[in-house]
Amino acid sequence: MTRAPFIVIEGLDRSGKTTQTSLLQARLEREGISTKLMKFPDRTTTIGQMIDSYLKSTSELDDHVIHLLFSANRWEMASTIETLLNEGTTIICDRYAFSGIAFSASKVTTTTTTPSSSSSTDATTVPKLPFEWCRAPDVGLPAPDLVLFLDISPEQARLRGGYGEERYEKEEMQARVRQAFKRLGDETRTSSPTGVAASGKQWLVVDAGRERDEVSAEMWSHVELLVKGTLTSPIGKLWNDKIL
Ligand code: Z5A
Ligand code: MG
Repeated sequence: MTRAPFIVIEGLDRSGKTTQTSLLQARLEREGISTKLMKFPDRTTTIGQMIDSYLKSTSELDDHVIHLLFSANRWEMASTIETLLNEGTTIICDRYAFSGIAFSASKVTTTTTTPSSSSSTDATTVPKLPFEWCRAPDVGLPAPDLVLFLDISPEQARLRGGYGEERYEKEEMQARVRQAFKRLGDETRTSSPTGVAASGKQWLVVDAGRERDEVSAEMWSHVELLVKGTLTSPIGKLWNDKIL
């Protein structure tokens, strides 16, 4: 039995995820490939509305609670994802569980101390939520066949109008998020880009600081391999190998 591929677009803020996911969807449709565009957080559901008001700072939630809501927002779509893929609909997804870990694991508590011999202060940051704790609720979600990570420097992001008004859109937070994504990419990347169709987990970094058309052309070169191939492997389970 064959199925369609599940393609996730991840990346830093302002890297052009939403722009590129819709360009990719349009390209797939021109090629006659049945496609569904998804986005997380999905702010249309009841859980998504709670997330939306947290991000806009109109509500406060414990860090554990909001993390679990982001994960629940994916789980509420998990069976739909599986059904669509098995029916032959390619899914393009704007952010997924990788954002879930990268953002929550980048929240820190900062304490400042003033050594008695000095007039300057030392700042120490401690993560609020351990990395592996952040991963746990997403273990077992449908696994993407390909993750395209849109990479952009903070300087280039700033040229695109800088960060917005939402809760995590601060430069120091984004620098930590970048490191967390790097850690996820390093553990997910496989060596050969031509192995995309055969691999259950593949992370490719795309330089998103270029013109829109250059970025979309590179993304298409990776996606084309997958959508024009034949996928016979069952849908993977994300991070099932991480369960002890
Ligand atoms: N979050 C989380 O904490 N946990 C989770 O589990 C999940 C998410 C799933 C909201 O996400 C927040 O939720 C986010 C992560 C957290 N917090 N932060 N920060 P969101 O996906 O709803 O956020 P967004 O506002 O849609 O995404 P974004 O990252 O800011 O933008 P983008 O989608 O990557 O970029 P864009 O909207 O396509 O483009 C940005 C601008 O650049 C726009 O003016 C474009 O016209 C322009 N642009 C795009 N491409 C180019 C090129 N190539 N050149 C020049 N200009 C360009
Ligand atoms: Mg976006």
